[in-house]
Order: sequence, then C-alpha cells, then structure tokens
Amino acid sequence: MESMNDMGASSDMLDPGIETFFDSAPPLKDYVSIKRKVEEFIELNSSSSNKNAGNKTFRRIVCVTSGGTTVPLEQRCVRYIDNFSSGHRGAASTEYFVKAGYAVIFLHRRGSCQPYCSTLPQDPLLECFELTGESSVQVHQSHAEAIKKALKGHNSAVEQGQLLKLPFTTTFDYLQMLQLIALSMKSLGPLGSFCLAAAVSDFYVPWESMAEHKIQSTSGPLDLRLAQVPKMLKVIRDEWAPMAFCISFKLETDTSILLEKANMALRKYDMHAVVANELLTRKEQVTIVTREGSTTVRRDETESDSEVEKPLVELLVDMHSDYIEESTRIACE
Ligand code: PAZ
Repeated sequence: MESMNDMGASSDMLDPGIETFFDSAPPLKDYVSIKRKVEEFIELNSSSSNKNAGNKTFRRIVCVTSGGTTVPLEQRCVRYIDNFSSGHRGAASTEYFVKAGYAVIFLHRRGSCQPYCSTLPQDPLLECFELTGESSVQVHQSHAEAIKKALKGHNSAVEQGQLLKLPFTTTFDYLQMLQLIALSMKSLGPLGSFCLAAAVSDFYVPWESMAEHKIQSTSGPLDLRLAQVPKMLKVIRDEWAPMAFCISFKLETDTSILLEKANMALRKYDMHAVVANELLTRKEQVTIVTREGSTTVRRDETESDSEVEKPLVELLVDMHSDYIEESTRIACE
C-alpha cells in the first residue's frame, strides 16, 4: 500500500513533528477506496467529462472540513477526548457552496450535522414514520415537507456530482484524509480551495505510547501526557496544495484575544483568510480577517431560519473569484 510520505510531500521539508505524527499514526483503514473516490470526484468536476459544468469552465472544488476530531486514549479504544463542535458550520457552508456552483468534498466527523438535514425533525427517527399496513410505511404527514426538502437538496447535489461525503472519527483519520485530499487537489491550482471549519484537537496521545487495552481504574489516578498535534495549515500552503485558496477558522471564548489570534494565524500559516468566531455567538456572527482588514457578517435576524453561513460563504466565494483572477493574471505575465 502506498504510504502517506510516498504521496508527494517531500518529507525532508516537513517539520519533524509532522513526520512523527504521520509515521506513527495507525494507517487509514479505507485508504485505497477513499483515494479512488476523491480522485474520481476531482476528475468528474475538473475535466470535459463533466457535462454539468459545460465545456469551458470547470467547477471550483472546495474541501469543507467539519466537526470535532477525537483523541483515543487506548489503541482498542474505549475512551477518548472529544470537543464541542456540532458540525453545523461545515454542513451549512457546504449547502451554500453547492448553491454557488462548487463541488464540495465534505470531510466530516461521523455522526455530526449533515448538509440539507438542518430542517429535519429532532424527534427520534421512528416518530417520522407510520405503518400503513402489514408491510408498508409512509412518512408522517407532519414531517413530510421537511423530509422532501432535505431529500431534494441532497439528491440534487449528489446527482449533479457536487457532493462527496467522507467521514472521519479520530485526529489520526482526519489529518491523513486531509493530506490525501490536499495532495489530490494540488493539480487544481487556484480553482481548489479549503474551508477548514473542523475543530481539530491540539493535543493527542502518540500511538506508540498509547495503552493497547482498556485503562484499568484499579491502577489509581490517570496520568496523561499529551503531545502537541502538529499544525498542518502551513503544510497545505507550502507543500500539499500551494495554489489552493485557504480559509481557516479560529475559535476563542475570550473575545478580547480573538482578532489578535486570528491575525496571528493568518500570518503564521499564510492563510488567505481566517474566520474568527466566539463560542456563544458563533451562530450569529463571524469576522473574516484578511491582510487587507476585517469584515464582520451577521445572520439576518429578521428571518427566523437565516444562517450566518449564507453571507459568510457569499463573501468567501467573491474572495476566491478575486484570487483566481489575480492568479491567472500573474500566470499570464
Ligand atoms: O461545528 P460548530 O458549528 O458547532 O462550530 C463551528 C466551529 C466553532 C467549530 C468553527 O467555526 C471553528 O471555529 N472551527 C475551528 C476551531 C478552532 O480550531 O479554533
């Protein structure tokens, strides 16, 4: 099987923490099939074989990452560290990117929010259906409209070849999948982009120092030493997909440091934009920080079902258009 370091990243240029992380990570289980899916999706959306995209302009492709990554404490994992992320930001952004004509690779935490599902009832699944005979089932009238709407949106995105959903659970899975996707998107140049909304753990237990079996409480209090997850943002920019348009997110609970931290990330990881948000208000407003300055967008409070992702994605799409134009101009000079 092809290993991660055979995939094009020149390992001598990587920060040693990154190399250690990938070398010691348990290999991705479905590596071959994920790679095939990603390559077919990119091919479909970036070649003349894509009838939906017309002959001249190929679709832009965005990888939207979504939800939190887990940190296993045991190799045969019984316990893990997790975080708050619901995946709403990534799922909603995916819908708006599809609407804007993008093809979206939705790299999401298994079981987190899914695109086109936000209006579905919160009730248990079984409450959505009723038995209408010995062997027939139908959707309960009260849920029919919401389910029809979700199915239409989802099926149309999939049928048009605009949505590829790839689930992850652990930080190991997530970063290996992100690397695979980024290296596959390298050929897209500025038409490729990343909207990195996942809440990725900053700390992890390296595989080789992890207990194999369930940690026993009889051994007394648990002493854990967590290593730092290496920052991959800069590697996307420097090596994996250097021409792609890259947006990362910064979450804080202390608003007094939020913009400063977003600005630091913008420069340190050479992002094109960093979306700054605060935990409690993240569904109401976000601030897009760029080298030129910052812009705050808000959810339209006059509409009950409006989402902040609508103006956010509109702005990001415009910025991506400017970036493609500028990159094309420089390439022609
Ligand atoms: O997943 P969600 O909708 O509950 O929250 C979105 C978010 C806060 C995880 C996202 O907007 C974000 O800021 N992600 C990056 C978090 C960080 O690593 O700082």
